[in-house]
Amino acid sequence: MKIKSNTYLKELQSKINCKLDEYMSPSCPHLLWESMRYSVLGDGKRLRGILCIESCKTFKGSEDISLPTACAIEIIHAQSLIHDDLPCMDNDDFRRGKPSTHKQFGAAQAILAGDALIPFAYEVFLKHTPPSVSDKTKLTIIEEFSKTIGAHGLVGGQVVDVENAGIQVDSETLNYIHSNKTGALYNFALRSGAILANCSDKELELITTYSKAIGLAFQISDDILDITGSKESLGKTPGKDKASGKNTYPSVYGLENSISELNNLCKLAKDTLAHNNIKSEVLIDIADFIAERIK
Ligand code: GRG
Repeated sequence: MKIKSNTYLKELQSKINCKLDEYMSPSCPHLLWESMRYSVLGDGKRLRGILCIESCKTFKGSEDISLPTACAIEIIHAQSLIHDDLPCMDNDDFRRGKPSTHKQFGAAQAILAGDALIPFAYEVFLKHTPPSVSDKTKLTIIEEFSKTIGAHGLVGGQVVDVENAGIQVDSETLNYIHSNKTGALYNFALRSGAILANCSDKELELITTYSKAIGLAFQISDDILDITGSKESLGKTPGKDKASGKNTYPSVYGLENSISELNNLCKLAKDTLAHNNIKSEVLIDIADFIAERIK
């Protein structure tokens, strides 16, 4: 698991954290900004943001052009965690090793902080992406971002997840849930980085194959860790999927099959890069990290 010791990845993590801190300078109303900052600046891995930057650099783009998009992605990710933790959804009192936002600030404030983060993500992208990125590219990214986070992506996946709690779903529905509630943001992270770098259609297709594989793999690893992980290592409450009758890879396929599928997907992601001469040690490391984080 090189990601934890990899100085380069730590540097990227701290660059994203510094920019988020800078973009989210406290303002009025104070409580709103306090709760927004509490949620966004918590101790996250910043994997999605890092993937966006790395995808951009892989196709000869730069950190400068992709950092605002990486931050917008992490802002939306934090928003989705706030709402996911609410008692009416996944109901978790802990997140990133701290009380979840509704526990710290109350449900009304948590909902409103999440609401405010959605337009704020767009504001960050539009205000801070350098003028060297064309308006056409910005519009392409905004259209894809909107599809990713709404009914065609995160919200759609979450709705099907919530409405099927306690009901055993088939494999197609399970893949729909995982690919949308979690995979969609991974997919956007990698595709947006590549689009910012003006990649070719073929390169976009290949990075999409990589992103779909690791996005699904990440949710499978999350499902496995819900069974095998501890509150300290996860920073959230383990064992909740089973208690709430959630459909997960282990609940549908069993633990061993889930581990094999996780490994297969991470291998597919890495092979896609290797067989097509897409050179990125970081993208390889992240696929390895996702496969190995359950160990
Ligand atoms: C985005 C408009 C909009 C609505 C959100 C609530 C909701 C709709 C969707 C839920 C999406 C969700 C929370 C999926 C689970 C994703 C997941 C596995 C999160 C954990 O990711 P990590 O481990 O977290 O990368 P850190 O804390 O490291 O950032």
